[in-house]
Amino acid sequence: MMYNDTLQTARSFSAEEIRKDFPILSRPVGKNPLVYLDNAATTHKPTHVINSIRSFYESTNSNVHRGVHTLSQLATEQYESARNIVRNFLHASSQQEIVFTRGTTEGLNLLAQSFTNTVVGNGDEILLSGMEHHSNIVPWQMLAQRTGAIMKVIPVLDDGSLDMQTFYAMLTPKTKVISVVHISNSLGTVNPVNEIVKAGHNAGAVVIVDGAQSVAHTKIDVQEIGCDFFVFSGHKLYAPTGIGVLYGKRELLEKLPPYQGGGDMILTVSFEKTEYNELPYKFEAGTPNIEGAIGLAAAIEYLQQFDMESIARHEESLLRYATSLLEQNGVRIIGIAPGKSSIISFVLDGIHPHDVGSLLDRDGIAIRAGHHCTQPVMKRFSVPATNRASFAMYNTMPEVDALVDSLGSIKSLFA
Ligand code: C6P
Repeated sequence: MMYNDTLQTARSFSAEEIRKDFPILSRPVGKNPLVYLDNAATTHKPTHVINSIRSFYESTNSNVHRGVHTLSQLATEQYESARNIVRNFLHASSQQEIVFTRGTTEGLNLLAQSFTNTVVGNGDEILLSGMEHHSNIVPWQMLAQRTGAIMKVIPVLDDGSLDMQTFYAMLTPKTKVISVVHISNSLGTVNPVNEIVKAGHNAGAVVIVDGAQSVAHTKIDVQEIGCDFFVFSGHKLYAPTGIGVLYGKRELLEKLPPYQGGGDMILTVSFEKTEYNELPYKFEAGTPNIEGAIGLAAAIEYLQQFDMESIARHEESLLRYATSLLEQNGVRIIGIAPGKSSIISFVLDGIHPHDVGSLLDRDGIAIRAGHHCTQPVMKRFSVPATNRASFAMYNTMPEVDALVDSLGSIKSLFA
């Protein structure tokens, strides 16, 4: 355990009980209890995570990898122990494969930068899906502009699933990188990443999985998925903002040039030549987000009290219940792929999503209204924006009822 606290092992799952671990969930919004259904934007933090950060600053705060004094050694131990907790969580084979980043966005930018003229050059092809977050589009576009590489997009079918037939047809010997989202943050689609990895490897491509939306909702085993790289953000996993992880296969990370230069990523520096540090430090220039790594490890410890399958089952029943109520109320749902995860994007015909979002807020209900940083998805489904309810382990059926009731009132108001 990262610090002195009482965590149970093999705790049985109860959303009502879990809510007590998240202090913010008991605050009101206006005169209403908070109904927080914006978990894809960010999740709330349990006391265990909040206390881990407080404890770090109260008892071990120091810089890492730099000092011989007691506090620095303790801080280094905690930081490296956090890395090991992440390694275990992702089922990676070595701690050297776990690079701490600021989040998914930085992980993807790191790869796109380091791939420049090493993995991807002029005329090579980068394959993305049509449901990517902007952070898995723009860095590749910038790479294409730098190198003359070509970006290709796997189409999205009407139900929100990937057009796998076209995907296979798009693979060529020039395909050098495939970067796909595991679970879409705007549609909830769960993509067949194992299949994509296999096909990508057969074509000789490197395969990246954006796990930002999947880590908190499904068991992740990077070796079982077989991907070369996997990125995620702590804040969508009940951990603080500003911390994330890039997992990369060791032999590939070894070959890539560093992303940023500075302290900690070096072995020796002279004005003539710099020798880079070993993995994973080669990719961690500068003083890292120590408290973030500790908070992330605490979030994983918190989550690991529960069986991941019981969390997934609970979220699936919330999804099923909300979907059936919304459909009964004539709400149009965007993204209905079989086996989808706990996200519902929807539109109320004739009412702008921003109005819906603001009116729900008056009832204390938090959802996201907008393009969810996936503008190509909005274009694909011919909507300017959607409303999005996204569930977490602490949401309950009465919260779904509150959402549906409030939407009913909004519809009557506009009728
Ligand atoms: N999506 C949402 O409301 P960062 O911002 O680096 O932590 O994560 C970016 C990101 C990348 N991929 C996916 C699939 C994501 O869901 C996100 C973050 C949030 O949907 C904030 S835009």
